[in-house]
Amino acid sequence: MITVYSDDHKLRNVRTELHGGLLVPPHECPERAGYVLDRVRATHLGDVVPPVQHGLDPVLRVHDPLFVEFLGRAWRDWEATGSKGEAIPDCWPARRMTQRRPTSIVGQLGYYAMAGETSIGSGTWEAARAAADVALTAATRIVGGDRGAFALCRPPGHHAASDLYGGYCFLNNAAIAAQSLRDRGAGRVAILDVDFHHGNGTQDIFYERDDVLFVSLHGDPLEAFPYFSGHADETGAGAGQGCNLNLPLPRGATFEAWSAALATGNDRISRFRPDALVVSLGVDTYEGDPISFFKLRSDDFRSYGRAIASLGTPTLFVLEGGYAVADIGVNVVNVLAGFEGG
Ligand code: OKP
Ligand code: ZN
Repeated sequence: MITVYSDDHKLRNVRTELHGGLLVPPHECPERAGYVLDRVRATHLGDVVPPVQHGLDPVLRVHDPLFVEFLGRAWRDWEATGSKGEAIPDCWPARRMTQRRPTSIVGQLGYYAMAGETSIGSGTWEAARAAADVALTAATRIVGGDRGAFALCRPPGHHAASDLYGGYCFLNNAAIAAQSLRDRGAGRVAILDVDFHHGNGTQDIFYERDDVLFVSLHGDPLEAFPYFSGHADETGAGAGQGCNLNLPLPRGATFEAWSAALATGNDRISRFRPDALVVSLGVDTYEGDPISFFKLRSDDFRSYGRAIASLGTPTLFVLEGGYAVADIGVNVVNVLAGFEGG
């Protein structure tokens, strides 16, 4: 399958992540994409092509215009305050407080952030835009009849909702691609989120819709980020009732438990009869991941790639998480190779 990739991801290169009470070098770093690209090339997965610029229209099909406008100027506005560090929120619209949008950039960071670990820096917006273009360009291959395509993008996207950023995410690449597949002729699209963390943003974007099914396997939110989304009883609302399936798993889950949950998810996807499948491909389910608690081994990724292929649906893979940086290339490409019958 082809891989879509842009060097512009390197523009997101912040110095800080709020972690363990310290500002540390981010887990979600540029080296991640480098390892994946190297492995794509070393294994001859297929051609690597640059993205086509799509402009903001397909982004605005999923995201709130004022949120997009905020992302576009957040760094400049923050710099203008004279702050010494990168842009992080420190105050949120918590229970019983107003949800009115402040005019101050500091207030707006809290208004739009779903988590506080994610710093905004100088090239964050440009990299996020490029990541959306990578996903949209890979989606074009699916529209054109390819059986599989890989969007090698960062920053990731699945924690970003219509008007929320955080959890290392700004624009929801998978949701933007899924909506674009709908807009380009797919009647029903399923999204399978195999990242360790619940894709709260993707769930939220499609929660009331019956044309996009969301299925997610993830660490139980009682114990894992994003904590406030991802329980099994979140099943969709309105027309979307029954079109959201959360499969939370406990600490220490091995491939045995994980693949049983995937079989449940695959079964739901089959019954939905999607015209296209988008996989939010995070490999932070790996046993060596520093911020997650599942126990998948590198060979397991190949095995579940085959299981995804058995659905027989044209499939767009969109990169999400994975923070055992030196192993991310092997694990990601194992999924893709397994999908291709390897
Ligand atoms: C993004 B994706 C470490 C925990 C930070 C954010 C995790 C975001 C994961 N201090 N919380 O789903 O891989
Ligand atoms: Zn994750």
